[in-house]
Amino acid sequence: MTDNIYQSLLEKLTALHQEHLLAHWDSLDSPRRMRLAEQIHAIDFVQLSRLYQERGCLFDVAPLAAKAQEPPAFRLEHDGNTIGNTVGNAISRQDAIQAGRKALSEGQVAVLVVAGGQGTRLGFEHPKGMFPIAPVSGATLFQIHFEKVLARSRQYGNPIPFCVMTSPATHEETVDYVAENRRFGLAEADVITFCQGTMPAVSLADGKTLLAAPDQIALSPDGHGGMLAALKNNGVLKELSARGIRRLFYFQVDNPLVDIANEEFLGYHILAESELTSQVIRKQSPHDRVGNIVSVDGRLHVIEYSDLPDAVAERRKPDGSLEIWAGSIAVHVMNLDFLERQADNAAALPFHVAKKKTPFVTPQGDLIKPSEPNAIKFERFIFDLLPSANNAAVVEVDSKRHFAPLKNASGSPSDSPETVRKQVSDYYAEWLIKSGATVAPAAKVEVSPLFALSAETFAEKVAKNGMTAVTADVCFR
Ligand code: UD2
Repeated sequence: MTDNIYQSLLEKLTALHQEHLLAHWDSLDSPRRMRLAEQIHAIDFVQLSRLYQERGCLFDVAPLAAKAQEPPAFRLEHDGNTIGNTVGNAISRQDAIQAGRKALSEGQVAVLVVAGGQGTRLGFEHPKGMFPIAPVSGATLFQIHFEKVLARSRQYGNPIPFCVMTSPATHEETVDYVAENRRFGLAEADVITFCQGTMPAVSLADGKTLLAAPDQIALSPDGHGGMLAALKNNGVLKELSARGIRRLFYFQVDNPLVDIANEEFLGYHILAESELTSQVIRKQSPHDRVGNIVSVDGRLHVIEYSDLPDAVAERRKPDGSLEIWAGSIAVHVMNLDFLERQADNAAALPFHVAKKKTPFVTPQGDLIKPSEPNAIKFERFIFDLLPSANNAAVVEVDSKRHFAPLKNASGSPSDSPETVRKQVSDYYAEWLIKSGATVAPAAKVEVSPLFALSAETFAEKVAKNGMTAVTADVCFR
């Protein structure tokens, strides 16, 4: 039986110059042979070979960078409110808030977090969402996000479906963790967990697919752009559409300050009749490590910080400010019908190439742990949908209040557990101060989303309690 399987696999793989994947077949027992055969069947080697051949020109950033201009945007004024904008059709802040409220009251909005990344830089052995980040309670990223969705749905009296995208690397642990914590109060029907796909790693030198173990191809998540195919293949788009959802609020698991389903942001998207709207921050320096949203021939694109030529990144306007100023914080709102259309378009998202150090097993059975990049991984990025979106829009937010990404290990100078906790605490201390209290400099402050989602609601609640001075760590729950 397994002889027949071997023969047919060998024929197939020989034609594709990938027969080395069967080098350990004789040493594998039957279940492990089956496991390897299944993985081989699932891979599109023809696509992989084409991607390898075209690796130098899959996503050519040079023509985009040459024509990149600042995008039209709803800009912030210095008081931190979105009141000015450089988009043709002026939309007032008040109108945007009203439109966002209406969409939430009518149950048109679902929320999606991408949580399939492996979080290598953070050096945490579990899914990043399980990292305890809240400055006082130690609540995890997932707890904070789930409670924000719950609080928003209570505010509008409508359940908000919360989609959690995992990858094979994070799926099981995430599902168990969420179940153990009873979905942090969300109803079972409102949590939709689905797993993204994978792509094999290929050798940088010759394009051959790498084996991570004798019975295991080296696979890794296919990038957050894998969300598009995964939403469709797992029936999530259909389910959301059947529930009357029209917009998806999208964010990354690593940002505890994300303002989930913020009314004003949703409102600009709706009133601008945009199919995809992105939050941005004003970059502090030309080389800030965020994607750059730029306008090219009237369409929006993201150029990653690593791909933007210095000469373009450093260009300044006559007033001295950066021309390429709009840093993406990976918070978007997308129309469901736009996603449905794009999910049917195989070419909707290009692949990007990442060169990585990937351990592999040789045909002789040696495990090699390279010290230099030896492999290529192909990934898709969801923000590459921007140029296809009609009326794509950009909304500037204040980085201090909206963006505290947890990327790096403890002790790093930026985006580390310590810097993120401090920023979260400073943010909530600002709410306390606005509500009339004083806060001792050493006191850490935290507000659970279930207590208040905004500085205004917080001030109302705190006024009732007559809080005036905070001298020690405090968590409002
Ligand atoms: C991302 C953006 C960057 C900027 C920054 C803001 C990319 C390529 N760059 O940089 O432009 O906006 O974030 O914080 O995205 N993920 C998956 N599946 C995958 C890979 C990643 O779900 O296959 C998730 C991951 O769990 C995380 C998010 O995508 O929530 C971002 O991934 P990252 O941390 O690798 O992205 P980063 O920091 O390079």
